[in-house]
Amino acid sequence: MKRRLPEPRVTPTPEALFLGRRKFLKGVGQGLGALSLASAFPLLGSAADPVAPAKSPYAPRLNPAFPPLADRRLTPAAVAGRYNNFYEFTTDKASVARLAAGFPTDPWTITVGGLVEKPFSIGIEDLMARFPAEERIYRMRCVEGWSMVVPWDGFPFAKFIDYCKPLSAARHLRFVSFNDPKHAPGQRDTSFPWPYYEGLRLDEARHDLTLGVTGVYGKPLPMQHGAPFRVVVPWKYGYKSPKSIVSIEFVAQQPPTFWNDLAPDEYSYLSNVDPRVPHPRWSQETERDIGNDDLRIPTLPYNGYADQVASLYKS
Ligand SMILES: Nc1nc2c(c(=O)[nH]1)N[C@H]1C(S)=C(S)[C@@H](COP(=O)(O)O)O[C@H]1N2
Ligand SMILES: [Mo]
Repeated sequence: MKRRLPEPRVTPTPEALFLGRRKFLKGVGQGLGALSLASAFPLLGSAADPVAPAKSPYAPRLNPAFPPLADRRLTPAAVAGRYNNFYEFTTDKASVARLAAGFPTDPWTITVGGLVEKPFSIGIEDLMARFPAEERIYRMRCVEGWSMVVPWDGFPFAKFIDYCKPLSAARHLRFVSFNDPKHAPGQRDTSFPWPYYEGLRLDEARHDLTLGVTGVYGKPLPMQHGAPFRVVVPWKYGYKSPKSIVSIEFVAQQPPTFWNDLAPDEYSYLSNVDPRVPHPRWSQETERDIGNDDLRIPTLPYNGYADQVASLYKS
C-alpha cells in the first residue's frame, strides 16, 4: 500500500492555540516595524539600534538581499518549531520537537562521495567553521498546503559544491539522512524505505537560493528542524529540503527519492511549487500561513522565486 502525506487541514492547530499564538501576534501588532521585528527576531538588530547583538560563537548576520518579506509576517520560532514534518520521529507534526529532543548529533560526520575528485568526510564543526552562516528570510511551502516564513542560517550551497570538486560527469546530487531507529521512533515503522533520501539536479543545487543550512532564527538548528545540517531549496515543496544529512553523493543519473518512490504520481522529482498543478488529492492554488492565524493566501509560482529560478526550467 502506498504511504501518503496527510490531507491538508483548514482548522487552527491545537499546538498553536496551546502556544498562545494569537495573543502573541496581537502583541506584535500590524506590519513589521523595526521595533516589532527586533523583538520577534532580536538577532536582526536594526540601523536605529545602537546595541550590538550579543557576542556569540554563532551569530549569522542578515543578508540584505533576503530581508523580511513586505507581504508576509515572519513565523514565530515557537510556531515553526512545533509544526514539523520529520517522519523519522513521527508523522504527528506537533510531537516532532518532543520526540527529537536529545537525539545524538555529536559527533556528526557528513560523507561526500561519487563523482568527485576525492571522496572525503567532514565533521559538522569543521563544516560550520569553513562555511560561516549568513541569515536569509525565505518562504517555506509544504506540499500539504501550508506555509511559513523562516529565517534560515547557512551558506550558499554552491560554495560547498565547489569545495567537493565534482567531476564533469556529475549531474545530480543524492542526499541521505540518518538511519537510527533506536533514537528515532518513526524509523521503527519499516513500511517506509529508511533512511530518507532526496536529490537535486546539480544546477539546482548550485543555484544561489539553495542554502546549506546550519541554523534557524539565529541559532544552530534544533533537532526538529534537521540538526545539525540540512539543505533548503525554497522554490520547491518542503520535502525536497532534506534534514539531518549524513551523506552527499554526486551522480550522473537522476537518483530515486523517498517520496517519489512511495507515491510517484503525487511527488515528482522536480516538485517545484506550482499553483496551477494540483496535487492529485487537493488544489495547490492556496496555502495556510501557519505563522499568521492560518490565513489562506494564494500560492505563488516557484513559491515567489520565479524571477530567480524559472530560467532553470526553460529547455
Ligand atoms: N530527513 C527528512 N527530511 C525532511 C522531512 C522528513 O520527514 N525527513 N520532511 C520534509 C518535509 S515534508 C518538510 S515540509 C520539511 C519541514 O521542515 P521544517 O520542519 O524544518 O519546517 O522538511 C522536509 N525534510
Ligand atoms: Mo512537506
